[in-house]
Amino acid sequence: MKTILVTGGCGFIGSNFVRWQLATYPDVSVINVDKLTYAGNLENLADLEGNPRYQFAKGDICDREFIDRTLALRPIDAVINFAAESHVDRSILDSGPFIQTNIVGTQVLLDACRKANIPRYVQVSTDEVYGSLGSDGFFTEETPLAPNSPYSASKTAADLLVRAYFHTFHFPVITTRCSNNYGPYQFPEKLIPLFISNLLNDQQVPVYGAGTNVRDWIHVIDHCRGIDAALRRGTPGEVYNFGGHSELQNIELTKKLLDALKKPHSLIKYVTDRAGHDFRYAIDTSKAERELGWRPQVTFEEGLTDTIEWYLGHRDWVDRIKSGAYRDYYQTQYGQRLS
Ligand code: NAD
Ligand code: TDX
Repeated sequence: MKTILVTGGCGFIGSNFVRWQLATYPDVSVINVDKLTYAGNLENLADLEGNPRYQFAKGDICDREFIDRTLALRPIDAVINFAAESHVDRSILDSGPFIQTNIVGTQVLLDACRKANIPRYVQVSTDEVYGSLGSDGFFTEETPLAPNSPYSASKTAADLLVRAYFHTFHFPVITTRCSNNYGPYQFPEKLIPLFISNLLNDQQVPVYGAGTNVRDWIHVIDHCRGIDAALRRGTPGEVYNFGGHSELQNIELTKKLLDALKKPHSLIKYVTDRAGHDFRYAIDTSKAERELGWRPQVTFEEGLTDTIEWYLGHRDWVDRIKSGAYRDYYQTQYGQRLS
């Protein structure tokens, strides 16, 4: 594996993956294709500027000419597709960009990669394609696909295209499906960074419904290790699930954040529930453990402590994001202006 092309490398997981990949493998070079949407931030990889093993190409995965040109830059051993519209609440406000990037973008990328004979393609998908669990059980790779939000429906459509390209064209694809990530550089619209950044400004935190919905939290670096294991040791045509074995109700997590930041529980604000809110996600990771030799290494306690430290040390990064169109989004989503 000498040259890897990632898409969406200026987002949360992609930027962590690019930095980790370059630090872990001294012989690997990375080309990063990113459209720089509201969620894409060049600052996330500013430390790699001037690194001869890193190249950035601004562009859209839906733009076939641009993708063809970028794939022809030099021989590429693998493509990893992180690029997506990734926030469930935004997909409820407007699903258009989700259909375009997550479905059409994946189809354009698959066609271009197939034509260029790319030897390996990894689709970064999500546990949300399986729908919602009740209070027990786990998602396995055999769980039927049953997406409930426009976001998860668009990710599922992409997964089915990926599956079809393997079946029809024998194109060497691998699909990964992971639970909720947390860690540095996560855009402050997702629960953990949103709540940390609000609390740092003594602002209320909006908990949907009764706060009893459950998510399985995984540190972003454990997810990156999983994607890398699938890339290097996975079998084409297969799906691998990743999760952190750290299930928490949203309200339990919210109280942990308040306590860690020494803020009063009176800052909790219960707000109208998310439409179609999936109740619980939890992952059976035995296939990835057995076939890839992967398991999560970061405990939730240490990962959350490090993440809070990171946000405390990067208040400028958060403030710059929150100063722009973010304020309009917050007003639309939460009916409240950020002070
Ligand atoms: P993110 O929103 O932080 O980043 C997405 C990146 O993709 C941004 O840099 C954005 O500019 C780029 N992008 C968007 N549309 C593009 C386009 N048309 N062309 C090129 N680039 C484009 O997302 P994230 O949280 O880092 O998620 C990355 C991937 O992982 C997504 O595919 C998501 O579905 C998946 N995933 C996320 C989680 C999670 O908890 N965040 C869990 C499982 C899977
Ligand atoms: O303000 C909020 N209040 C709240 O109670 C927000 C933003 C979220 N929540 C709840 C909804 C969920 O039950 O917290 C939980 C986590 O929400 P998000 O951080 O928005 O994540 P989720 O919807 O679970 O989806 C995430 O995990 C799977 C990622 O955003 C997806 O990209 C990934 O595929």
